[in-house]
Amino acid sequence: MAKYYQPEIETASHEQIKAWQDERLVKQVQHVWDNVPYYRKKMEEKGLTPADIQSTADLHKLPFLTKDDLREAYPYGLAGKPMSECVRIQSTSGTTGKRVVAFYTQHDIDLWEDCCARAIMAVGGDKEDVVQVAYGYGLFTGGAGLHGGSHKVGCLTLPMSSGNTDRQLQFMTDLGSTILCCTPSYAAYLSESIHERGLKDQIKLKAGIFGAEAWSQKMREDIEKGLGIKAYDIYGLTEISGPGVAYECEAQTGMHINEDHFIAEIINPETGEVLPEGTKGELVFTCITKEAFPLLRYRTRDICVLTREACPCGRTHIKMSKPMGRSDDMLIVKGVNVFPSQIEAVLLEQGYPANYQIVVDRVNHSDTLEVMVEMTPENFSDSLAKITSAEKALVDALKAMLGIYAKVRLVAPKTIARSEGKAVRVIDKRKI
Ligand code: DLL
Repeated sequence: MAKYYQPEIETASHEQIKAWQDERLVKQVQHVWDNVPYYRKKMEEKGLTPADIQSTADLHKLPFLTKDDLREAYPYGLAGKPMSECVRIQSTSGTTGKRVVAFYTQHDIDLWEDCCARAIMAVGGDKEDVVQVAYGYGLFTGGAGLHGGSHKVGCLTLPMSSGNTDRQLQFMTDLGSTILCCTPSYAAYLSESIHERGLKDQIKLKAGIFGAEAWSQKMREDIEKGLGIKAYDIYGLTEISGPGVAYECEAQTGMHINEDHFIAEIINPETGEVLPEGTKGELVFTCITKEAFPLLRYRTRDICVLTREACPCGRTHIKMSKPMGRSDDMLIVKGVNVFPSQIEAVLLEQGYPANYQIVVDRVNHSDTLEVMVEMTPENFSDSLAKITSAEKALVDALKAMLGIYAKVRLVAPKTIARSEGKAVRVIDKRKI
């Protein structure tokens, strides 16, 4: 049985978890009503007052918040505390539209770091561990979150930030890092670099905590094999605090959501209707303990499934599946819905690595879809005939999955730029 950071919370009975949620939700709705005029107005528009929310059974009555609300209320409109009581901001990358800026009081930081500490303990971390934090530091929540969690567990913390692979590998070997925290794409790149440099024997890693972007089971297997570790998933988003909203345990069958801080719902993304547990839909979070950025019913746009089953690790908190794409990830190409995850599934099934790029363009008023895929060193060939036949096999497999033609270009290993943070898989030139 793994050690727990907060066993009294993580293995609490369902009745206890519900009792916490009921009580905290009622208090939180009052806090938001009193301090966030933007949301109070939304409640008033629905004819609601805090008295209408008596327990989690009333949650569905509350209005949703979306990224558009965050943009509209930017920067201070959703803050629940005066800035004089806040000690930190974190922010999203802001690649599409305005950045999201989230505020934290010291209490919020403490709770967030507790969540990240739970994630580290869940992979077997303790104060003997050397934790290499190779998520970006700065506005991105990855570095700060895991850094704080690592301190709380009492690990020796290496605040590397992302990038500078030579330095990463030097510290990893010299200081004997045992737990690596970074995006899965950077973990895959570090693994490649370790093998190229013949450093495998000098690596003491036992576990990795990888998240912030989608990664498949096949990618997990490759990283585990390449680094000789167990690779665990971690989920979170800036709006809700950052990494640690949910994390994997030794069972590696989905991520436990920290239900003492967040209430999770699954909704139909089209209608907003709440769906039963076990159904695939959009994940929605309500923060019940946060002070400075207390979002209620925030629509994440991540598509997943929630399940509440007995877990061999003993934790009782509900589990979320890996996000199966985002509702706003979907590309519409020639009028057909295309999810990058579908393309990745075909590539992996056909034995290609997860190093690919999807380019969508519009030529003569017609959409084009091109998939650039790296060959592996094993299936690399410079025979034109072989490449053409491999490309044709992929075109056929993609057509069967997507229903439309995608041009395939096989390129030599290591041609596609590696990512030190979140990988850029889609270039939609129609938007540029
Ligand atoms: O990515 C927070 C984070 C940092 C999570 C480090 C895990 C580790 P944002 O930049 O706001 O925050 O992006 C949030 O990233 O809505 C998901 O679409 C995606 N995402 C996060 N974790 C996972 C994961 C951080 N484990 C958005 N699997 C979320 C798949 C993930 N997608």
